Amino acid sequence: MIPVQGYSGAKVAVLGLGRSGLSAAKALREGGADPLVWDDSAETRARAEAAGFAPHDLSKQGAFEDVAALIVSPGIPHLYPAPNKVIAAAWAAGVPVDNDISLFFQSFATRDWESFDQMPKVIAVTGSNGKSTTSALIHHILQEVKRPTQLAGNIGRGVLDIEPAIDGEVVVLELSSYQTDLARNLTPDVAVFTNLSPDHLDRHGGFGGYFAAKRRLFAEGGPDRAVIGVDEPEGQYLANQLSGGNGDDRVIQISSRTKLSGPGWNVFAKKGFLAEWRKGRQVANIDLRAVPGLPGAHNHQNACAAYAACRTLGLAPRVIEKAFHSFGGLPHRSQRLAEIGGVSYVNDSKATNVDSAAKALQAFKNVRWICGGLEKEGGLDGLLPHLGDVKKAYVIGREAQAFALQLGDLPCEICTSMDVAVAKAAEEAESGDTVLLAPAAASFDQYDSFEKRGEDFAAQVARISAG
Ligand code: UMA
Ligand code: ADP
Repeated sequence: MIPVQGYSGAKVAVLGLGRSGLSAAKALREGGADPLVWDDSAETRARAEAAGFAPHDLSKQGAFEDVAALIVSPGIPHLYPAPNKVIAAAWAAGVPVDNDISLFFQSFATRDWESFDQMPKVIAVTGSNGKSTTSALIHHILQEVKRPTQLAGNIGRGVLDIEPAIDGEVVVLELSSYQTDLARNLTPDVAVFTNLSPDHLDRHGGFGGYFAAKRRLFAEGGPDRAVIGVDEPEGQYLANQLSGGNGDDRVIQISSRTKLSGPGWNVFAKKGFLAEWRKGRQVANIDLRAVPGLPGAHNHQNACAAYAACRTLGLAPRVIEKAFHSFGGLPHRSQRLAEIGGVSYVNDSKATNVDSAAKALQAFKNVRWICGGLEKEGGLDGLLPHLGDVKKAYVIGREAQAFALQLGDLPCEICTSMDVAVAKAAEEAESGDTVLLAPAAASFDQYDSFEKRGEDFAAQVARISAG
């Protein structure tokens, strides 16, 4: 755990007691603060009590008297669609609102560092899609080269939950827009922006607000190096704005679409090959086609991002290439589960938005597509240009009918539940087909999480495999 610095002896309110909230409360206590904890769910309050934290009702009149700060969990809306009442009360009382990411950056450096030979660093990864894969890949490469490293953030582990950095350690943080939006301190050494497409629009008041939240990591944080995906205009704008001009290699541009031939520092993937160019010269060329853990152009974008981040640490191209080959990929992201009678079964349950589902559809041929769930704002139009390799859609979710109606002329079957969808797709599939779960929707209408949805898919596939 990272003891929080700067609040010793002070009362600090903590709203939300899930993974980030509870670890923030523990880290505040470890740093000498008095955490006043609250969660709107009675069940979670009971769990926190069992962990040694007596709940303190932050919604009560006067709850913010003598409170130094309010630490808010990322899942709790602070502005859109409407501010949580406790947050509004903190504003009214003039109490600074902050989050665990900010406490992490404020507390990361310690007096121990005075005896270190190599200063610890933080690499922070944001973007709409590919954050987890890129973060996990950077972490994996660092492990392979035996560099001390820890991985935390939106990937599932509270950032204050990790151990204080040791000599030469690199902490890799995956940061969501919810997290970058609220953090007052955001000071990574290296910041990565993978790409941008619509997601979480309700929480940011639209696409502009969503981009502004991610942009804070670069604008507020002033990282020494910025790795920026330039396949969308927002990335191009960001790269241009952060760069001092030709040859400024504080910015590394990455692309999975375009050969980047500018004079700066560029890493791009085309036709399955990753190339690094610096100051007009090619530095490296890596064949990604046979890397099993990184299938498809979207994963080649992640490879470029992770490669560039590791190059900023001085790792050699050959070393990074070798580590790519031992990367196993993450569950629920283009995860090949089985091949049964020549039919592949791929779990991409994490494709919860239109862009990630479109990328999955482009990565496979002869697709029998299991899709549907809780639709996000913005509609499904972005998928329509990518349905060329889809033979048929098997639609799940409570609103399966409405989802199917948006898929144009594509043959569709309303299955509603996963067991029906997998059974039907398996029955109709021919050798050479891929049965792909890439829902283009959140899971919460039928499951607790995208992981549970992916596990259900895997269980149905296992049933078919067992005959
Ligand atoms: N709560 C309230 N009032 C509210 C809403 C929620 O009190 O109005 C309480 C809930 O009762 C619950 C707690 O807040 O007890 C949950 O907080 P949370 O939703 O922030 O969940 P955590 O467990 O703290 O997990 C968070 C991230 N969750 C979200 O951003 C929604 C996790 O990312 C992250 O891994 C974890 O911190 C550690 O850093 C998950 C996620 O879904 C994976 N992220 C989104 C995504 O990837 O799309 C952004
Ligand atoms: P995030 O953490 O940003 O949600 P993940 O690595 O967990 O990213 O991947 C989320 C979804 O997006 C998965 O469906 C995955 O297959 C897909 N994906 C992964 N990398 C990319 C990328 N670079 N561009 C678009 N989609 C991607």
